[in-house]
Amino acid sequence: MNRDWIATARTLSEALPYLQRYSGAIVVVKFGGNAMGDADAMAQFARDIVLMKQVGMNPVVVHGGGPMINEMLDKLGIKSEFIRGKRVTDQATVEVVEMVLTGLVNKRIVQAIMDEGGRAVGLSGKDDDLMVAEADDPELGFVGRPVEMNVQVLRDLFTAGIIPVVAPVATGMDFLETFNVNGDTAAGAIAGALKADRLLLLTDVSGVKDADGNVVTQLSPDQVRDMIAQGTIAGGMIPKTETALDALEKGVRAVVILDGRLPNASLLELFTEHGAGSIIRY
Ligand code: X2W
Repeated sequence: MNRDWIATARTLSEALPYLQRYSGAIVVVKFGGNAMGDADAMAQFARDIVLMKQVGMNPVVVHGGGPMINEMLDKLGIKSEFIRGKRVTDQATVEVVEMVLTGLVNKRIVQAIMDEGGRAVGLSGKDDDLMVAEADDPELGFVGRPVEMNVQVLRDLFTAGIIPVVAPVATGMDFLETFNVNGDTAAGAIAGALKADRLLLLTDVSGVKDADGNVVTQLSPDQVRDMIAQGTIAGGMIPKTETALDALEKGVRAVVILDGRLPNASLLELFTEHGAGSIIRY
């Protein structure tokens, strides 16, 4: 008997308790632009999402696309700068952000899921008023902070057997403006409104690191707050961990920050005893 087959059968058998635990669970997966990689990586990600749906979970994909927005802004000769991890977004920029995220990136992910045999529908925060935002900070222009969530459309899609793929673009309170929402922030707001069982933040680092650079596999919100205060958590990890704290407060059961470039990162986290990255929970 081929050893690989035996190992495959054992892996499946060992996954049973996890499959049982997560049956019906809502899992929000933030797929960052930096985690997207090439076509193969995209296909692998899509396959993992389709598998989650197939085994009875309800995955929601919320994507980013920062690098793809940068590329398009470059082509158009529009300059772009970031303040505290958020893109300063004027009228011209928000139009490009909406085009790239809801058009290019969203449809690429929808297509990848369809290619793996799943059913996916792409939407942005504007669809069915899923995510209504107001200006986060006058300095940032049209950067939105979600203030009202209407997640019924996601529940309707779950029931219909469809995987929602959400672009982090929101409508304004007066329904006239368009807001650019940071992908992590949007994923946290959606996970919070759904009181999701898991929020997975797929990025390009292996997790939250301690002062010696080692990944901390389990953290409490208090530990995270201490590490932010001490400066151990810095840079791009600040918005991610703040999103995590906010999501936990709203009733998300656990948030995991992990390297999306790792093959089968989400499955490793959900269906094995090893887990992946850093899990934050009470
Ligand atoms: C982000 C939205 C995309 C995003 C941006 O304009 O780049 C803000 O900064 P990643 O790939 O997850 O970084 N929005 C306000 O979050 O993409």
